[in-house]
Amino acid sequence: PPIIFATNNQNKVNEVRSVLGEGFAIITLQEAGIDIDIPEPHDTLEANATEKSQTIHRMTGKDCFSEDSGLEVYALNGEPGVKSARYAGESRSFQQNIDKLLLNMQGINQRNARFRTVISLIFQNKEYQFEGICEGHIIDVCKGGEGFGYDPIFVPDGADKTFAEMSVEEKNKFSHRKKAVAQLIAFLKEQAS
Ligand code: ITT
Repeated sequence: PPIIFATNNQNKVNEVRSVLGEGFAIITLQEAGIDIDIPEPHDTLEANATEKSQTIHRMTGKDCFSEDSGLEVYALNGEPGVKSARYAGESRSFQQNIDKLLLNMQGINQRNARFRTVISLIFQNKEYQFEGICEGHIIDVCKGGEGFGYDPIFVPDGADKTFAEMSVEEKNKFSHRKKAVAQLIAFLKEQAS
């Protein structure tokens, strides 16, 4: 049976589906008829990911996974990090979050940053976590119209353009999310064999 992906972020769904290909079917909260805005009250990606997967597992009793992701800027001591989605306040406008980050980085030459994804899987009533990291740097203007969140200002190591200038397939050659999902797939394959 398909595993529930406990997210309300359609961009995440598109990226994860692109990695999974035909091998594994997932269904979204929307497709499962679950309308809930899962709280993310904790101060780590790990704890928020667990909160999301356990919330959906309690509601459905089914295997499911969630992920919590954030952009960690070294010169800002890891900010916005776990607050990435609401850096500029609860309004969650991507552009406002980017504007605030660029403002906070004005005059800072050390622009290294990383994206980090933590997946929490509940499989046969046990929790497992998988992490994916993508190192890169922050540029000082927005470039590109693809993707979401901080994609227009993040250039991954090994590329010469931002995530927002890439197709989903191209982003998946570099991305934190892809690396975490690859581990999820490996784990599920092992369980099935
Ligand atoms: P959920 O329903 O899965 O919780 P969300 O959008 O609230 O969706 P998060 O709490 O994990 O997701 O917030 C992560 C934020 O970090 C997200 O809203 C983006 O602003 C940013 N982010 C995460 N992954 C990103 C990526 O691949 N590219 C750009 N920005 C990303």
